[in-house]
Amino acid sequence: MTTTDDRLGASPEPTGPVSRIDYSERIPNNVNLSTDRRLQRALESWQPKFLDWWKALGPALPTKDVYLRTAIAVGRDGWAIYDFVPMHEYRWGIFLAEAEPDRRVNFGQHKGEPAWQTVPGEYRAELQRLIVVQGDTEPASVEQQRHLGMTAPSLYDLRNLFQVNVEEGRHLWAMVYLLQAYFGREGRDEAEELLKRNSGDFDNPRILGAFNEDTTDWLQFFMFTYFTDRDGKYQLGTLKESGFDPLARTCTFMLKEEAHHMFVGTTGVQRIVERTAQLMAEHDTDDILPYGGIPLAIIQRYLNFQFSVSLDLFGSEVSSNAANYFTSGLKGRWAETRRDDDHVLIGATRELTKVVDGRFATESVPLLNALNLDLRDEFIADCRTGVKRWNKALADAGVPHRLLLPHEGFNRKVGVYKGAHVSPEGEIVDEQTWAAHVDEWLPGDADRAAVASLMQPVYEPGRFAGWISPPPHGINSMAVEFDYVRFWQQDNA
Ligand code: BYC
Repeated sequence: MTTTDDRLGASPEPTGPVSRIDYSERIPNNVNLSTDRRLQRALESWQPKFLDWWKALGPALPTKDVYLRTAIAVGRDGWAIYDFVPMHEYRWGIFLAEAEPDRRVNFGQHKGEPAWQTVPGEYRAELQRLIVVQGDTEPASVEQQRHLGMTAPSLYDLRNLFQVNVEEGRHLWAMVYLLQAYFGREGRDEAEELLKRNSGDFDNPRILGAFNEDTTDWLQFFMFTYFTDRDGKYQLGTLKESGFDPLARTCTFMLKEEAHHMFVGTTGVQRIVERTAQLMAEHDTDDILPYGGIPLAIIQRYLNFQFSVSLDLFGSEVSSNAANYFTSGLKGRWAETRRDDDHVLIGATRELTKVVDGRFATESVPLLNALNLDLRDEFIADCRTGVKRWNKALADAGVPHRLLLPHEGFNRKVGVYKGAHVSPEGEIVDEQTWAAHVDEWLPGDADRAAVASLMQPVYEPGRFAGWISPPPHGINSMAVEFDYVRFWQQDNA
């Protein structure tokens, strides 16, 4: 059993040159905020509004403190410490990855020019839009996950939820810093708007579709962190290539934090699948709901839903916006500098599949216009690895069923498949067939009610709800039984 003294585990000491984060400031930062009084004042006047938002729409479960990771440096090693922190006292701050000396714009018409340290006047509107869209998703996800703490399957999972939440809050800070530092009055106004739009709000919703969906339960949360956070990974990966250096450096550091969010999703679904497989084998039935497990068919429907709404986040397959972002040097491709081409792409083409007269048809389109598709393909390939892993858990348990990553055209509201009906297996179907089968393909009220019936909170250290397997390891080398989250009433008892 872990003792109190073991609790303050730190990650390894930094080995290379790192710019340490100044925690003596009201807003921790590694951007010398104290030398820019105007910006400091603007951010300090936004800070209480952020805290008000966090209190109103952040995690609803009252807690005393949580074993959280906080960034202390941006270098490759030893960048974070772990400690108990009351969540509203988390040190949200502004952390940019180290500047790369002589960094250049690596793609588009400005390829080879020095990377921009200020906003190029001609691209101001587009750049601001990209930063606002990115910034809007961060608080949206916190709002979506607000009530999940009430039904956490364990303290380990509760802590992971809160870690994701505080870091999404920090990612909002990252975008607000860029808006306030580089976009003047308009940027300050946009920073305010980021706290005023709310997920699912009828009059003032979040910008992108998936961020207005309810995160109804923990199965959905794990699917969200697997699929939708992974869109975040890929979008940040393209903004990390940006010719606008402060954006590139910000996103580079955000990606470091993002890795844990992917881990939460991948292992969360894996642990549910493992438990489901175990119950199926034990009771020799698919219908494991009476035994406290989540049936595979419901897992598949949740997967179908979250994958398809996450594909919509890539925008239209053919997009002049995407072409302009690339040509202007604002948003690159995934792993841009590792690609073996001219990074300008004029005259290059690629194949695009769409539905024409009830059949799949392939046409050739300019690659520049198909960059959302290029990114989506990278994303889909990555998504397959998780499904493979989950299927291995089924195979290992001797369960013959397999999970399927649906066809890219399934349930799409954005892009070339919008308006067509494609089954998860990739068959184009008519309206009636769709209507007859949609309940087999997407989660309905009965599924959500069934999952909700299992969502009873487990707050005892080391115990786990019956629908999910325990993880093999704890966080930061702590025991799985560690009390990762502490509540007020424990002290009063
Ligand atoms: N819902 O040419 P189009 C994350 C709009 S997730 C509603 O098709 P474009 C995270 C689009 O804005 C990553 N509207 O697409 C994850 C445009 O409107 P405007 C977030 C949509 O512009 C989990 C119009 O339709 N970051 O970080 O090439 C937890 C036509 O657009 C949708 C980014 O997305 C939709 N699904 O690409 C926490 C990166 N899709 O501008 C965080 C920044 C499109 O004409 N954003 N529209 O009024 C972008 O790069 C692009 O805006 C998009 C769209 C990829 C989103």
